[in-house]
Amino acid sequence: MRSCKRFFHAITPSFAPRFHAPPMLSLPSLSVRCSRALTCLAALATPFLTGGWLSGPQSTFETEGPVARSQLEVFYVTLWVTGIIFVIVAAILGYATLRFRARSAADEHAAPPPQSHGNPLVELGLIFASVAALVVIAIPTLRAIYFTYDVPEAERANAYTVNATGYQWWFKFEYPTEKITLDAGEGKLVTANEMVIPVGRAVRVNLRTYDVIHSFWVPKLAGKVDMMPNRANHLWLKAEKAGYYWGQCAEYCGESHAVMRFRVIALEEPEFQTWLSAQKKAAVAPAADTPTAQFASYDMTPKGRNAAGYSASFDANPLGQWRQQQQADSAVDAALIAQGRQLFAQKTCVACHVIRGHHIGGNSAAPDLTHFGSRTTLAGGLLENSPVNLHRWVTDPNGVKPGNKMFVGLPLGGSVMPGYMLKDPTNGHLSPNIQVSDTEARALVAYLSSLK
Ligand code: HEC
Ligand SMILES: [Cu+2]
Repeated sequence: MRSCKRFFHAITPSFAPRFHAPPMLSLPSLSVRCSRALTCLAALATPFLTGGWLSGPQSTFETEGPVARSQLEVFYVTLWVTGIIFVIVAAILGYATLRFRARSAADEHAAPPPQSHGNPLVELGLIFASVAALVVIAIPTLRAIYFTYDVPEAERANAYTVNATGYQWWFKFEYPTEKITLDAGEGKLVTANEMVIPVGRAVRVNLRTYDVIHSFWVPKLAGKVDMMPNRANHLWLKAEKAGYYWGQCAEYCGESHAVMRFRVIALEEPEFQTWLSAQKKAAVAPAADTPTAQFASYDMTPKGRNAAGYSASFDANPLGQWRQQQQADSAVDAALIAQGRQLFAQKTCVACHVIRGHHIGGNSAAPDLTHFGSRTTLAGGLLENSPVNLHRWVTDPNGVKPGNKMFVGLPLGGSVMPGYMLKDPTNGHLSPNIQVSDTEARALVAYLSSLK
């Protein structure tokens, strides 16, 4: 006990008075203290008891690739080291608090006990323990930094490359090795919001931004690395099995940052190659004599602004849904689609969007829609790509995603390319520009959905 006391004196700064309860405050009754402690415990235990608290589509605890796993290991090492330190310090503090508390009125006015410090054994011991804790954390951290920085040497020859660019508030994915023919010559395959990659191959993702700082994060595979103006960042990732992974911009980038999402779809090599060759083709157009479907008959009863973005069947099997989305519909309304294609030009959607083979020009700061119908998401992963959601988007983009550039217009040099609103350059006021009626929207939905 004496040595114990000496230890506490050695680690307590001499100006710190001995602990005692402030005389004015009386402690609450035992039953109150008990019930508070139980409430506290219950609050802490809830996440454990309700289950699944560490899982979910964006869980960093369910890793599906080596990069995310090495990041998780660093987290666990840090958690263990700091956890052990916490337990030791809390135990000593708890012991000292109870053992040396003031027990009587006389204790409260007692002179502080003899102060001592400078026990070399204790001080050196604590310095050594701190250094040891840091070294234990530093070794795996440095190893993980080295490992996650770039594709390992041995895998470089077989690695695949994708260029990802952040825009307020969506992601563009460019496939630099996949050449396509454009009216203006040769180009690279470009898509948006869904990054399709081969399974089991290291993928190097070059990270760029068009405007502000964004951050690229696929919690189950890798992240986060910032997309910064005038800086060529990159990361690499590898999916170990076929899957549909959620991604998210992880750096605040403006009003719709929270819904700036994307998806990573990992496919076995043959399926990946099939996807690539379908994407490289120009947009399809149905023959006039295809069997007709009642495309325009979906129900648009007003849905609240916060209506669920994804259906339960989609969430139950997103990869299955994605695969289904690649298939052309057996029956479409060719006349309605043709009308939608015309409207796409008339409504000046073409000023911003490219649909290769149908509408050229466009603006590189708007998503390429050549194969929009094959994507499972809409508006930066905010909504499931269903006719009803697409209808909501083309009739009221701002109601779906506040402040988006399709609504307010795209910055273009010193001016703004008008969107659903037209900006007055003199006073910055917005006035309505593009308006899409319910029947026009049905034609646009039929057209865009047919672009598999
Ligand atoms: C001023 C440029 C501009 C115009 C004009 C424009 N869009 Fe867009 N569009 C955008 C931008 C930018 C986005 C991305 C918005 C976001 O997700 O934040 C977008 C997104 C979309 C998407 C979702 C793409 C995806 O993969 O998520 C569709 C579909 C779409 N627009 C259709 C249309 C239609 C139909 C019209 C015409 C009625 C139109 N757009 C007019 C700029 C424009
Ligand atoms: Cu962002």
